[in-house]
Order: sequence, then structure tokens, then C-alpha cells
Amino acid sequence: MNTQSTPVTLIGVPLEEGSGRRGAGMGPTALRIAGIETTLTELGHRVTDSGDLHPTAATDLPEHPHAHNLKIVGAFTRALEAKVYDVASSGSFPLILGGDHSLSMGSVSGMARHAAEVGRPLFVLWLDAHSDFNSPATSPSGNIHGMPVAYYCGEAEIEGVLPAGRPLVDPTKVFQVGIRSVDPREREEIREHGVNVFDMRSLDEQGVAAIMRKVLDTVSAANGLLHVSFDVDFLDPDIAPGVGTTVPGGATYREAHLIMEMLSDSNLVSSLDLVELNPFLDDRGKSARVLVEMAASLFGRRIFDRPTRAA
Ligand code: EXY
Ligand code: MN
Ligand code: MN
Ligand code: MN
Repeated sequence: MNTQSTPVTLIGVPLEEGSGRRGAGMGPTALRIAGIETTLTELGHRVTDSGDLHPTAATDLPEHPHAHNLKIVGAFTRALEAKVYDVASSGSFPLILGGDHSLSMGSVSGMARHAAEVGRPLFVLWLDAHSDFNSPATSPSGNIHGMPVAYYCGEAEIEGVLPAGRPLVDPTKVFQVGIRSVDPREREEIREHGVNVFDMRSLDEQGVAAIMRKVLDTVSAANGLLHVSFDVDFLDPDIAPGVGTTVPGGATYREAHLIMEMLSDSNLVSSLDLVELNPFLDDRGKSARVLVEMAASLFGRRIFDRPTRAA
């Protein structure tokens, strides 16, 4: 996304049942109160707020002992997959206001269908403290928000939510940045499937800019689309306490902004999730405002424009 005027469609996803606790369902409202629409409009974009999805629970899905609340999470997955596909196909940028991270089963799957249709590979940048590569077979909690990456890569074995034969994401096209909490079997799965992980130590050692250049060069060389999924817990809890799964030692304010600025300059980003904001746990709207500022950098806000490099 760059400074040019872009049609953007906000999609509210008041889903919290994937997280095992209450509060993330208020995330879309908090992001609206923090000014997501006016901020992007003032940057010159044409923003449409499509409101919140409110699907009814999918009665055809089973109660699953190791995938809690599958009927409602599955219903949101179906509704969001269809919505994101429609929005992207219409030429607008889907900006998903979460909601817990299980919503990415739908948003990424919708973008995967769109990418397959336009004949371009889909890449995913996963900004998170967690790898979210569990499955019902490996999850220590049964909470589906720890499973979306495995799901959209076809590894979570939750049948019947989306049609068999849905386009999947190649795990080697997933880049995870900021990781610092991984379960033992999840670790094995990530390695086995070739997910690209830049954990917090990599970020400390290499710096954000070098990592992002690798990611962006890879996407650019493949003429790919890039979906960005931003989990609040990617950030250090000091700057973003409004999330149920805080992990110490997260990204700083400037590291996160630099990622957004480089993404913006790249023009490669096709879609964005803002997830796991839990306003019930937040400190006077602090985390909601930080997320809106992150979106502003992705959509072209700059301290100063960079000088054009001399030939
Ligand atoms: N790995 C843990 C689990 O699967 O239960 C914790 C997952 C937290 C997921 C948050 C959203 O990133
Ligand atoms: Mn997550
Ligand atoms: Mn997380
Ligand atoms: Mn596997």
C-alpha cells in the first residue's frame, strides 16, 4: 500500500470464541472509536465501512473436543472467506478489524482464492508472538486462535468448514516475524513444513530492515500478493497491553512502524488483519490507538518522504 488513493473496505469481525476468553469481540468497535476510518480517509484513501459480520453458528459442524467453539468459529470463517474474496475481487483492499486470530482462517483463505483466480502466488507476513501452527491434534489448549496458519496451509485437519479443494497457502510462502512463544509439537510442524520464522532473536541480531528486505524481495521476485496479519501481541506489552496473550520481549514501537513503512513503500500488500485487540484488557484505548497508527504507516503516513536515491 502506498500514498496513492486506494479503495479500502473495512470488515468488522467481532469474534472472540477462538481465543478461550471474552473481550476480543469488542475489538472492531474499539478500532472504530480510535479513528481507523478517518485516519485512512485523511491519508487520501476511499474508505467504506461494511460493518460487522454476524453469522449464526454452523449447525452442520461438530462440537470438537480439541477445537473449541468450532460451530461459531467455522461460521465466521465461511462468512469472512466469502467477504474477503468478494472485496478483493472488486478491486478494494480488505482491512479486517478483529476479533481473535482464528478469523485468519477466513481472511487468508479468501485471499488464497482470489490469488489463485488472478494467477499470482499468495504470501503471508505473520506478525505475532506465536506461530499459530497448532492443530486439534497438537494444541495444548484447544483454542482455535492458535491454529489458523496450519489451517490455511491445509495442515489443521478441521474438516468441513470450507469446501474440500479450497486453495491453500504454501507454508514456504509464510513469513513469521516476532515469534517468541512456540509449543513443542508446533515447533516440529513448523520445521517440517518449511515455514520461514524470524524469531525475536533474529530480529535483535539482523534488525527489522534486513529481514523485511528479504521478505519483500521474495514476494516481488514471484510477483506475489502479500497478506499481512498483525497480532497485537507482536508488540511489546508495554506499548500494547490490550491483548489476552501478552509475551514479554516484543517488538518496539519503532520496529513495528518501520515494518509498516517498508511494506507501504513496497506496494506489495493486498490485505491486512488487525487482530487480538481486547479492549477489556487495554489501558484507556492505548493499544487500539497504536494499531490505528500502524495502519496509518502502512497506508502511507510518513515522518518525511524518503529522498529519491541519486543515480
Ligand atoms: N500456542 C498456544 C495455543 O495454541 O493455545 C497459544 C496461542 C495463542 C494464539 C495467539 C493469537 O496468537
Ligand atoms: Mn496470533
Ligand atoms: Mn499471538
Ligand atoms: Mn504435518
